[in-house]
Amino acid sequence: MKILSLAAALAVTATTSFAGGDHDMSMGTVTNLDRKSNVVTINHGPLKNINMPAMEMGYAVAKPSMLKGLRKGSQIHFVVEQVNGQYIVTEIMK
Ligand SMILES: [Cu+2]
Repeated sequence: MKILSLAAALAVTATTSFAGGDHDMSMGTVTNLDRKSNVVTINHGPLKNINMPAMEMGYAVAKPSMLKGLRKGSQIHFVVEQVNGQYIVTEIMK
């Protein structure tokens, strides 16, 4: 149990540092889902935490389960973080 909680704590630390501690959710609309590659395409407004202007773009999700319940046209709140030079969606809320 000690090892598990340490791993969880490290994971949380890693995610927050990539986001610069900014967990503001961005808003967007799902325009495509690729469940084989675990990529969601989002038409979104500016993503302040990673300095990205509004655009439509495909992002890999951190966990395949994050795509559950989504469909084209779903309005979502989400967080994109840059992990090892790649943009990854780390949180999705409908
Ligand atoms: Cu983009």
